Amino acid sequence: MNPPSRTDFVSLTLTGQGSGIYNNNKQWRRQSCWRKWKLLSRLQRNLILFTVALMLVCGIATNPSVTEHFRGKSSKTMEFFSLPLPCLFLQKQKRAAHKRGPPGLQNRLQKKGNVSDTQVEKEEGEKLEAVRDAFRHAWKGYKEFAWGKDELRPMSKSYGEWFGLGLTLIDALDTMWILNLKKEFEEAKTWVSTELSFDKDVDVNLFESTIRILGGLLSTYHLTGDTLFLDKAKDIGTRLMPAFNTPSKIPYSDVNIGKGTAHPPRWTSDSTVAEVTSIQLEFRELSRLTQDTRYQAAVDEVMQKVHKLEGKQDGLVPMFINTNSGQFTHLGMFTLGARADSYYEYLLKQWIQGGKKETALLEDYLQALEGVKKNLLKKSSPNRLTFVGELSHGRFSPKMDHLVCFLPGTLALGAHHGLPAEHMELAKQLMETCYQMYAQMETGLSPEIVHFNMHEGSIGDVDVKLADRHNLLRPETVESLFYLYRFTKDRKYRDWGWEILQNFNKYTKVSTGGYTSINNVRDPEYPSPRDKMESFFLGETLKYFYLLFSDDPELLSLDKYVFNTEAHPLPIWPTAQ
Ligand code: DMJ
Repeated sequence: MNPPSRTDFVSLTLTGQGSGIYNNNKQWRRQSCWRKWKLLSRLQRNLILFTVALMLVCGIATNPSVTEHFRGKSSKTMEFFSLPLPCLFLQKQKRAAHKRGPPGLQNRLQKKGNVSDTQVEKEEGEKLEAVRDAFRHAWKGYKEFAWGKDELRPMSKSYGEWFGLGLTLIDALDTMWILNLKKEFEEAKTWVSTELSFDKDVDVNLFESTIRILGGLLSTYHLTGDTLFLDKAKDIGTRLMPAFNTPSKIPYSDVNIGKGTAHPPRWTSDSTVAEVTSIQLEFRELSRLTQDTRYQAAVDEVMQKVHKLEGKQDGLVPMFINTNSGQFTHLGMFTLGARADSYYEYLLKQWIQGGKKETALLEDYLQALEGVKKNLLKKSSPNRLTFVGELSHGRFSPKMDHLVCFLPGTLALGAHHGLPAEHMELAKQLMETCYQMYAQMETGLSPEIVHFNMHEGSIGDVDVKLADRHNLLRPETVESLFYLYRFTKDRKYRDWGWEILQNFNKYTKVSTGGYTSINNVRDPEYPSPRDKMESFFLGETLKYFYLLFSDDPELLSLDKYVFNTEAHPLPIWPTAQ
């Protein structure tokens, strides 16, 4: 029996083709196409017509410029239900592609197509996601038990108030923006616009509220362009100004932002040197944005006075300054830790912020570094770790606060901005030391203060006194790791950071939400939670983790931004200014 005639492959044996005569004239082609079409079965023709029609409809429906015209402002849901399924698939793919687009990671993934690079980038993505998870977990606790309050107390599922201004929420705003946590950011923004009021009879610390609140609002304004944050920044900045009404113009430590009065602490008329010299980036930026020179004038005057003061040793400053006399007090004690730390940081950063023109700032910074090398820099035993100790009336103490770990990052930033390459070398050495302050502890987390051994034959480099064994989730080491990785691309810095993040997760994460500071970094069995999540954990520590794990140099480029001491990025001023 002959098989039934199969018209579907008749088209492959068209007249002329087998003859070996190649005829390419237009008429022949038109006829041949028509003939081919006629030879198709009805089913085949319908299938082809349907496919062509479907492609046309999908093409139009998923082209934004065309649909925009017809859709007007119809909701996404409406749009979803009005499209046929295959179109939805196409549209979903387009949206996913749009979502994946820049900034960089996916694009680089596709471009390289190289297995090991792809693997590296996959790991980068996982680490970034781990930081976002940590943030979400911290935020969960804050949202549930401390919403709108200053600090979460995650163990007791409650909160603590310091200024009563939603400190954690404001400190975390730009972190949420940078981590692309849109929902969380929007909720927080609503709170800022509807609940946050500075018209309150409360005493706030000038330094803390400047770096966390004013700094946080200014950077969020820059990232989002939303004037809500600039208005709030102007409000708090103006309310802090009474602090400068002192006989010496060196500001008081405390201000009542409701009454417009300011005062020193009850027990002294001194202010801390770091506090009065680490509010400049923020007030200067506020003047630039508002074109109101009063803010900058007030903080510049402080710097000019400190620049000329007697009582420094090789550029190192004492820890206290009197608000009446304007002179340093408690002379002869020098540290790069608590009460002096960010003085050094802000010398460099103001110089960068202002376009590297204010030479007095640079001179003071360079001189101070010479002072550090001459008086405070030593090596430990047995591993010869470079560390920065303290000086008390000529006597050296091998004590180093974790706070000093801002220094490797600052040194590296200076080298990046053209200061001597030896600053980078010192940065690398100190970075290793700061990492060892974590690695040599049983929990892998650094204590608040360490003492380095300097005697030959010591067993370990680091000693920790009982009272210094706590960890407050501080950022300085992670901050420096970020700078070092950005500038050197040496993966070990990222690996160290990853190790530290895992240890925070292991020993400080509270299952019901939030992270807690701990009392004892030497006891992995019972690190003894303190029941407090500092606002800087969200404002700084997690932000620096994220930046450390990101390979996108344009994510807050260090040629365009300078971070204040609470990790809030502020723009480097355009040269014209
Ligand atoms: C933060 O408020 C700032 O980083 C400040 O400069 C030092 N103390 C905490 C973090 O440790």
